Amino acid sequence: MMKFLYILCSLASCYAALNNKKFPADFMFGAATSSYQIEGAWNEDGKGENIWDYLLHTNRTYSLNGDNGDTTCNSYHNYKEDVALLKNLNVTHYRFSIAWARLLPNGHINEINEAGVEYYKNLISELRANNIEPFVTIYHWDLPQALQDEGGWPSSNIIDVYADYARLCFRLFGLDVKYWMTFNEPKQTCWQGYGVGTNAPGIKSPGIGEYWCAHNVLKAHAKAWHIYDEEFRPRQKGQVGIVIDSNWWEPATNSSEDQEASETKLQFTFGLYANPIFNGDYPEVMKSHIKRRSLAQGFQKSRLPEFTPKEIEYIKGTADFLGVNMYSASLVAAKQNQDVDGMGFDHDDEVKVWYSESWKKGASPWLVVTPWGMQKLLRWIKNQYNNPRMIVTENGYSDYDGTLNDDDRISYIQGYLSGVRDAMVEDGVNVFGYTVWSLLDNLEWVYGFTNKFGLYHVDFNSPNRTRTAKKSVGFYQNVIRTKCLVDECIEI
Ligand code: GBH
Repeated sequence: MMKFLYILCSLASCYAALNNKKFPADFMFGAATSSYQIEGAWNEDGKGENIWDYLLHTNRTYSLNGDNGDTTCNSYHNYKEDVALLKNLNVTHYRFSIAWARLLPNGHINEINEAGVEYYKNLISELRANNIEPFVTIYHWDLPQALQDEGGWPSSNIIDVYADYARLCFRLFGLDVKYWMTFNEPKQTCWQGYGVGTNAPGIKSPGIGEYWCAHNVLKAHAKAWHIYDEEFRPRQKGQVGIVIDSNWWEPATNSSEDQEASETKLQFTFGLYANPIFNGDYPEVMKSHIKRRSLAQGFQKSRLPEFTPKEIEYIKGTADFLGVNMYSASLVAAKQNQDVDGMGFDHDDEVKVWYSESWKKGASPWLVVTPWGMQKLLRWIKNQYNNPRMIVTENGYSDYDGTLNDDDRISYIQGYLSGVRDAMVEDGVNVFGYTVWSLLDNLEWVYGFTNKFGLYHVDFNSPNRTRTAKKSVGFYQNVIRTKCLVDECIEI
């Protein structure tokens, strides 16, 4: 019986039973996607080129098998079917993103692509007609290439350009959209895009460009929030948040060094973005590490830019809710030998991280099955940021074969959802929803079509990209219907 099922979790003594307390009746259960990963139609109806189009077209070795998002799930044409799948799941909400270059082909406000406007209007009204709440990400990694040519995120000019784009989104769609997210995983935008260069635009500027990027993303986020607050909130009455991702960083031992290393890593991954928004300014530990290292490296001042007191005030308090993407835990320990010359976020933090060999892995090299990390991360966030309203905006499991018999996905989702419920019940964490990644198998960025996250299988060889329900669809339907993760729940 389900309620006697135990999941084996961390290294030592951690066995956790699945939570058997019913979720609240108004808890939101949804599914997520993003524009570049599902839309296809990369150059149809006036859409402009974005940094992923450009990167994956010009450099065929960047992604596995040279895969790209040219057609992918073809959701630009199949959106009605996608909404029908959502309806079948019976989700409360659908998290999707707007492709900036589909609305504004050159990124700027002076040229609006009406076909793009039409597409998102249609998608949103189809969702509304089916009683599904749209949760809209304004930026999910697909910067118009024209804006990259003008400097991209490390250039401060982008702040106003993004603000114009965000205002346009609020103006066009805001009567029907009540939940906005300014950015998806800014950490990956900045660190993978402009630090290590593993994501588009593939620029390698570790320890420099990635921080300029973070600085501008935070200002752009705050500006969008203020625009909404002043110009739209009174009439539209929606909420604007941001989505931040992090692993749970588990201290490798209970030595004070390793505990401190865990805290430092949390500040470098989550605090970099959350602290300015919820508490004001970058975390102290980031400021001190990066300054010390910068000076030792010959820089005149810290490579981490500084906010003025006015900017600190302007950014603080600019999230009506916090979206959390969480998939994995890692082990963390203090580094014994400091690489004083090392450049980059993952050197500046001065810790080492790794995955335990004993943890089960998904297809994605960074994905491990560590459901016990969910409660720990949510609890840490609650304590750091004064218990913000939170929603898990992504969590999910990848395999290679896209099997319809996806029991591994089911137990992954079940385990992590149990962690969410534990955090609510035991720690009083203020979580109002959960969003599984992903509705569909889709283009998993540089891993191409080799990592499948979908609740629905997509046949990428069939002309209409046939969708087929996996076993996890039935599981998720049942959770949504019963608000319960086990055979029988107790109400509290
Ligand atoms: C998300 O990325 C994306 O939003 C989504 O588009 C994507 O398809 C989905 O998840 C699945 O990958 O050292 O803290 O950075 C999440 C991808 C998660 C990548 C965690 C790297 C490593 C841990 N990432 N991560 S961390």
